[in-house]
Amino acid sequence: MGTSKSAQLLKRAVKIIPGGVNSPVRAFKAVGGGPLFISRAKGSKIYDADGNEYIDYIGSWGPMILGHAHPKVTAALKKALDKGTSYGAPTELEVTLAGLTLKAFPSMEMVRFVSSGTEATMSAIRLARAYTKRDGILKFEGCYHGHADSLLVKAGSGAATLGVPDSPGVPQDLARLTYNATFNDLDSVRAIFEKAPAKIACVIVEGAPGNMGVALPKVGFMEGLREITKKYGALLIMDEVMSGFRLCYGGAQKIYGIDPDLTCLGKVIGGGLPVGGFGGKRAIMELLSPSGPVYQAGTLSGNPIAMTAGIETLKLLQAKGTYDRLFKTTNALCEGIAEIAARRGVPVHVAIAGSMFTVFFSERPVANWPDAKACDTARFGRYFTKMLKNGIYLPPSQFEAVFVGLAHTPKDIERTLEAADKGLKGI
Ligand code: HOZ
Repeated sequence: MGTSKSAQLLKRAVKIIPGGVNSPVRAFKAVGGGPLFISRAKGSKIYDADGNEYIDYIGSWGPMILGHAHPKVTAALKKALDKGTSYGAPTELEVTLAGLTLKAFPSMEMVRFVSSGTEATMSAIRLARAYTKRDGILKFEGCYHGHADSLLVKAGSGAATLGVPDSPGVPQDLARLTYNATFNDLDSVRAIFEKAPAKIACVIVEGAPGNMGVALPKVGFMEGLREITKKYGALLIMDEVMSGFRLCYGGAQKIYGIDPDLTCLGKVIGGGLPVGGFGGKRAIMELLSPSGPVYQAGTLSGNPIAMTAGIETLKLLQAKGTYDRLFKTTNALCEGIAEIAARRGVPVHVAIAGSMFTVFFSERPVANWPDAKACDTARFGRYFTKMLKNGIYLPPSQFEAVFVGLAHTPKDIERTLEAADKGLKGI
């Protein structure tokens, strides 16, 4: 079956939606061709407007850890819908999800819900600036924390894919307050703090970067960030929007034993509906309006439908053996791809962070953005196109993570590896 309906829809869309998409990562700009328009999804499968079936490894860019339309989540949502979709007033559901969140992330003493990861990081930074009374922030080149102005400086994800890491429209006066260091290089962090010891409000870091592709923190790197931030009186913000429930139930901070001042969440915590959250130490969080003076708000924040999906998802993730199964599936897939690539003579490095991974077309492992940027993106594009033709829906960029979910079956893995055998041949 062809993809003519997607092509027709794209033609209509580009006339009325910039680039035809509502988020740039969805366009296939880096790999060629047009995006598929999706009509439905169930379990591990996604179906385009022409009725083609694909094994989905985007999972809505992370949230669909249980697979699409999980019967328990769907049933809870149907029930919730009958009670109204938004009240603009507090609900018990918000208290329940807040309780589950704090239990999963003991570093957080309080949390506020928002509607996206961008809102979470943007608000956490405002809070850090207010708490420390400093304006500078330090991030890492190639990390992506959503599209707030202060964070679109040397950014990863779609910004890197499309070659606009520093977006026009971000005032220079604001951008100069964003310092960029090299991920996995503590000396680059120290050098910035030494030059501006009392200017930096916070270091913000992805728990396990997935927005330059997956780059794993070296032993001691996260611990080093905690030490340096403490030394200079800056806050440490762990952006666990992606890693939060993907590395384990409790995120990267649990794995690395880090106690950040603030944590940002999103994706899985909303079970496929728009939810973000940021939280941390009480003394910092209580600065937030209406307890304190730092303003932050949202009409749909803590929306009952979104809270319902989040609660059901987190409950299901706590079942015994869930993560063992998830990691077993992920590892089987990654080992299989690495083995095929070696057999086909294609140099790759497969970086795995829990249930996220990236196949880097590179002779050497990727530790930071300069390494990621040096990958053979043209080769990635050829691989992507062949995989898609063989029914495998991967993120359309070398600088993204592949998401494995609990709905992926051994049969899916087998089919994916068969496709990879063809996809890695002669590229
Ligand atoms: N963090 C997501 C992927 N890197 C972003 C998804 C989007 O921009 O739509």
